Amino acid sequence: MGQGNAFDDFGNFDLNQGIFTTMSYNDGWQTAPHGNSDSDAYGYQGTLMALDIALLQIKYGANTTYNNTDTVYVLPDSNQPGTYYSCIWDTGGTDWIIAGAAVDCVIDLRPATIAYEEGGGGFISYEAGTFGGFTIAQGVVIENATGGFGFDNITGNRDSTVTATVMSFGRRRSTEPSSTASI
Ligand SMILES: [Ca+2]
Ligand SMILES: [Ca+2]
Repeated sequence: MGQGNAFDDFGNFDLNQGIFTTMSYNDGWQTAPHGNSDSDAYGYQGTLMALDIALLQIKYGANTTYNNTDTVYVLPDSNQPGTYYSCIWDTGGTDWIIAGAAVDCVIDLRPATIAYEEGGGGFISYEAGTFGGFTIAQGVVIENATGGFGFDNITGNRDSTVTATVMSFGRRRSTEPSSTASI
């Protein structure tokens, strides 16, 4: 994954990165397909991340009402001060991750598994070239994903009570109902 720098050790499954735990010395998402941010202004983890949230919830319990209504999470689509990676903690409602830009995006609705495996620290949703995006904390159910006008890669989740709704407005996957074409 292009690590090669002796100072960087991303550990098993590259979990030793800020995007998975803000306790890491390796800020942001250094093994991203589009590389690491070359600016100090953006590309960091901006919240507690999935591993941090899991640990704190074990110690102190979870906030069980946070974002408990329908919530829309819009992927950041530009690199500017304030663009960062964050972990979604959401306790209810019918929720969406959406991408609005005319670039390729990855949306992954799987929550962090909190295990030593790929996805242990979360699965990353992002727009190509943008040094910001989302992971989803363990136990969180985000029901829907809407891609943008690019070639999108969308992964649903296995929650037994919901079916992930996947819509992509790309050139090759134009499956949207007309009522939502304004996104
Ligand atoms: Ca919600
Ligand atoms: Ca939900």
